[in-house]
Amino acid sequence: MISLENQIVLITGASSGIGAACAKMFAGAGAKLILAARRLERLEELAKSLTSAQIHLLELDVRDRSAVESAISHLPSSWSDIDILINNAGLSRRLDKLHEGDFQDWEEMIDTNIKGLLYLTRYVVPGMVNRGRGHVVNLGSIAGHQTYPGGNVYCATKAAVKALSEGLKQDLLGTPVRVTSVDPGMVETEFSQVRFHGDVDRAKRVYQGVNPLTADDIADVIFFCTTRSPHVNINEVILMPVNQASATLVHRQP
Ligand code: NDP
Ligand code: 8X3
Repeated sequence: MISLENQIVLITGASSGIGAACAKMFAGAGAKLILAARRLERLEELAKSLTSAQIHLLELDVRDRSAVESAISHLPSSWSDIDILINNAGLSRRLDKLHEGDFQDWEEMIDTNIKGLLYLTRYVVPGMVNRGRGHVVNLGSIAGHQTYPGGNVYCATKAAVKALSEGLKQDLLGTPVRVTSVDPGMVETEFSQVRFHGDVDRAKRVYQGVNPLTADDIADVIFFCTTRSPHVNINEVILMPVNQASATLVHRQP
């Protein structure tokens, strides 16, 4: 196991769910955290709760390529040598049939889940290659492995993340930079509230009787992947709750 003490970890989508859980876990291991999201006030609250950690906040919309370039290129020199990039920012919008889908929902998912991940990767990874150290963790999903009814565009974005993780691993061959895709099933976060545009009751019903994964469960896996010996690359982790067998096969306890 390698130490994360003073390693610089950039987490996108740190204002909620899996990203916030990663921030807590990596802070506990002594990492220096760059926390990025659009909701700065949520990041500030999180930073207040992590008093012992060194933290740099970025109010950032990952869909905005020039904002991503500017944020990365203007990092203070003590924060610029990023060791671990966690490409976590992402979202789903509704479960519409493809032929009835909403263009804005599609663009939001494609721009965030695919293009945002690409922008961060493009602006951060060259520094890792130059320094001869680094690790990129992408949040994929079981949705990238199996398409489910109404999942269409969201599933396509996560299939793209799977392809991009594989492609990045191939293109970094010959460098020490590592690439991991963490691909969960049902994790109870704000994800379903965002999918259903704020319908909290509908979001709750998604996880009813399932005993779903928690954001901490995913942070735990990411922590494991990033603390292996430097010659070990965990390429892909698929995990789901015990009560889930596939994207569409879920056992609900009464
Ligand atoms: P949450 O909704 O709880 O968190 C999503 C995070 O992404 C928020 O911090 C949000 O911050 C950020 N985000 C969204 N859009 C942008 C943007 N344009 N720019 C910057 N940040 C953005 O969901 P999860 O924690 O569950 O999701 C995290 C990742 O895990 C996603 O990629 C998701 O697809 C993936 N995932 C989730 C699963 C689940 O069941 N929950 C299962 C499999 C994968 P803000 O709004 O402040 O910008
Ligand atoms: C999130 C899991 O099954 O809602 O990626 O697509 S699922």
